[in-house]
Amino acid sequence: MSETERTFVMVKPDGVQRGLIGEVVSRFEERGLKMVAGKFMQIDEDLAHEHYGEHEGKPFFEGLVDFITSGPVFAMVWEGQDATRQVRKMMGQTDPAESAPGTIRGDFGLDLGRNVIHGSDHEDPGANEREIDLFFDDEELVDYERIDETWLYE
Ligand code: IDP
Ligand code: MG
Repeated sequence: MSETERTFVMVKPDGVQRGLIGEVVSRFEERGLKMVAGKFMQIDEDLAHEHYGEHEGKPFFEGLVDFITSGPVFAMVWEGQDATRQVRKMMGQTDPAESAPGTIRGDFGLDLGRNVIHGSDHEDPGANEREIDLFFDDEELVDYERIDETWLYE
């Protein structure tokens, strides 16, 4: 059985401007994932460089930093069984044009550089913990039980 874990998710500036925070949150809530932290904030240059460090030097990097710092984002931590991989599946492919309908990027995006949502990479071990630490202090993560947990898990 898969482990319960936490993953970092963020509605990007395009998603915030397009009024998609509620839609994104709804999808994860209805799936049964549990929000354990959430923060409406603006990312500065330093945080952008750290968060997207793996892409430094790539042709799209400066544009990506400009975009992610261009307006508010909604940063979240979601918890659940196999949460990191399940969130990535619900997000779709990096390029919305390649994302299946029914996924967040496939339903709400058309362009690679405006793909609405970020989620920790499940193929990069420790990425979820690293990103949670980067955006949240320990005290901002809330431990609690959802009332439907006994109906969500065997
Ligand atoms: P991911 O968001 O699906 O994990 P990554 O490859 O980690 O995808 O890329 C991070 C972000 O950088 C993407 O979500 C997208 O916004 C942007 N990006 C990636 N590749 C390109 C590109 O070729 N052109 C423009 N933006 C890109
Ligand atoms: Mg990534």
